[in-house]
Amino acid sequence: MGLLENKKGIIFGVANERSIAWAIAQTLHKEGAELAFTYLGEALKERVTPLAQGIDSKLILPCDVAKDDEIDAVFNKLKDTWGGLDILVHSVAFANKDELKGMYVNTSREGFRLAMDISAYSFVALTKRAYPLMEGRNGSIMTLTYLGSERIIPNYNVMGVAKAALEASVKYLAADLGQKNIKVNAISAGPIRTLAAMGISGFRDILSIVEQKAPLRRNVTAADVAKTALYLCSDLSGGVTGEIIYVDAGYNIVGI
Ligand code: 0WD
Repeated sequence: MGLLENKKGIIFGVANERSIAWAIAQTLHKEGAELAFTYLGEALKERVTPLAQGIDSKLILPCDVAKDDEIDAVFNKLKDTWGGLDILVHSVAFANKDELKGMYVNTSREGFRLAMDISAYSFVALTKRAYPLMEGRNGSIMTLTYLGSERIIPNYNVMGVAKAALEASVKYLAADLGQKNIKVNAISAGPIRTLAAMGISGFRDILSIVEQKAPLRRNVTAADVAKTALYLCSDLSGGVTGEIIYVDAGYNIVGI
């Protein structure tokens, strides 16, 4: 019997088979969870649908997290089909490519608004719709963040500021929902070669520095992150909420 038998979860942020969200989905499915997926736009529908169907998912829904009506449609569908929800995985972030290079001081008003909206506010927007479906079910809500929220990572810029807002949101939401027995946590992942990561100028250098300097002397994989996601979804993490958990081969503890 798997750790997540009879649990129902929704995963936002699968773009392709390299996505961290996809590794998480595979791990949760192996432990018995039934999963729904969302995709952004028709191009990604073609990529996400076969992946999701491959792990027996029947709910594969469009959703741009910048649009409240699309988010409402997703959660209405979950309510009609499942009647409740146990797990929400938010693995979504976006900033314009030209904001992810050069000096932070050049961030535009629109670039700042966009990164904040899609990478931070969307977590609040999804949680707002998810928690009423989690009443009485020991729900688990999680998001993905990065060290650039608290340390300077060259070129991460406005995304670091958005991740800081996201991490603060994790704590406020954990405080809001704890009385309903719903956990809210974040995984701070080390750098992983994905579509989103390749948009960050100098990303290859980051991978090689981590490999040289991290205590474990390696980069993490999406599968490493997925195992911590499983812990956060399951009863193994009963009593853990409002946390930012590092899955980064220990890189965050290094001073010089
Ligand atoms: O090194 C890394 N890859 C790390 C990623 C280290 C630490 C954290 N993270 C975070 C990212 O910031 C993000 O929050 O993990 C999360 C997942 O990112 P990923 O798996 O690295 O990247 P990817 O496979 O590209 O998935 C992110 C997806 C988007 O992909 P694209 O590449 O098309 O932008 O987020 C989705 C989209 O599928 N997304 C949206 N979904 C709904 N509405 C939207 C949107 N408006 N914008 C982006």
